[in-house]
Amino acid sequence: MKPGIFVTTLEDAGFSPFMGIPCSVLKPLLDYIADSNSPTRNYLCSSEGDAMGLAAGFSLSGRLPVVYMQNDGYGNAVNPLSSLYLLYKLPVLLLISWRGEPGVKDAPQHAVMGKTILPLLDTFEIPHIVLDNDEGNLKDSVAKAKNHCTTESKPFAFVIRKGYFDRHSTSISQSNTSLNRRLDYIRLLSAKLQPNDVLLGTTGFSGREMYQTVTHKGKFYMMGSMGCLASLGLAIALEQPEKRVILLDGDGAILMKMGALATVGYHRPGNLIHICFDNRSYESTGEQPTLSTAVNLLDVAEACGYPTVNNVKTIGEFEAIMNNEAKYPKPLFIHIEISPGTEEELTRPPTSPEEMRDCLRAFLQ
Ligand SMILES: Cc1ncc(C[n+]2csc(CCOP(=O)(O)OP(=O)(O)O)c2C)c(N)n1
Repeated sequence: MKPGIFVTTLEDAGFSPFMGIPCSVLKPLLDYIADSNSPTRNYLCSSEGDAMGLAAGFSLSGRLPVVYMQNDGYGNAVNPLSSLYLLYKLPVLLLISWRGEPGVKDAPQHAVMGKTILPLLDTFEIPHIVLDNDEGNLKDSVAKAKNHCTTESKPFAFVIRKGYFDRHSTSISQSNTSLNRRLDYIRLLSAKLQPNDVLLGTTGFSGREMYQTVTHKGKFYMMGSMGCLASLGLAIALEQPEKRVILLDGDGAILMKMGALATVGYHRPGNLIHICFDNRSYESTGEQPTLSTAVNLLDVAEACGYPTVNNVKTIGEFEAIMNNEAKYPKPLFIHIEISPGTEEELTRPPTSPEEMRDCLRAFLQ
């Protein structure tokens, strides 16, 4: 499906504006919206729950908003769906990408939502259509959605398979090539690790690059549950005060559950180093912009109670901090400005999630 036709069909039926959190399946659609001269308004958000709240305001204002998300993000949308949309009866069109569809090869973190997204929509009594690639069918599906949204005043969902959208070539990039890439920092960090360190990487490219590059035993890649790394690492730091716990986080992931910084700042583990790789984008889903251009994450961490916060723009600055790390009060927040870009050969780890769990547990004992 051509993203332009898709957007025009929705807009012609009165569906707008758009808002949500990206998925690589939706990349062509989001590239089109960002790139085209179409007046489509796309509101960047911090999480799917946030997008649902925003859309509810548009819905109350008489609009027919569209919220896009990965099926993993449906978990974040469930609370506003149940106690806002279904309670007050508000219309919204959900565009949900179907990762982990049974029978289709995908990353392990999508398996549960892949199997359950359609039954979950049924449980919520949200009528849904799995879209096929036919323009005529799209018109009919949009008409059904519009009819449901206006007569029932309730949510309707389109489920979007991998490969549904045709590629849309875009020239838009957040790239600031004068900055180093994430991998340069991970390599340096790897050389500075102490045998007892625990190294935790978030969903997105940080965890994948770390897992592929670092041979250290105490490493763990939290491949799903976007935004949970700080909380997970906090507990490990509190339980293992004699070990340094180093978190490799992303700007998109931190923004998604920014409240976790308050939890860390409140409990103040003396052994936690929280690194944020900020490329101002959701790079791993196709480099869509995050809100980080408008947020000073250093100030946020400081306001949340991290006693030391540092901004880094060069490898030299990072090295100097890591060489003197012991003298900084913790938790220590290091915000690293990076350019997007990964190794060509970035793979998904061959290790299963349960093996990763067992390795970390063994290391922690
Ligand atoms: C709840 C949820 N929503 C959306 C996604 C899809 N997703 C996976 S990685 C990612 C981007 C993460 O961005 P960031 O933390 O900035 O890391 P980067 O991709 O730049 O490495 C997104 C949106 C997800 N896994 N979970």
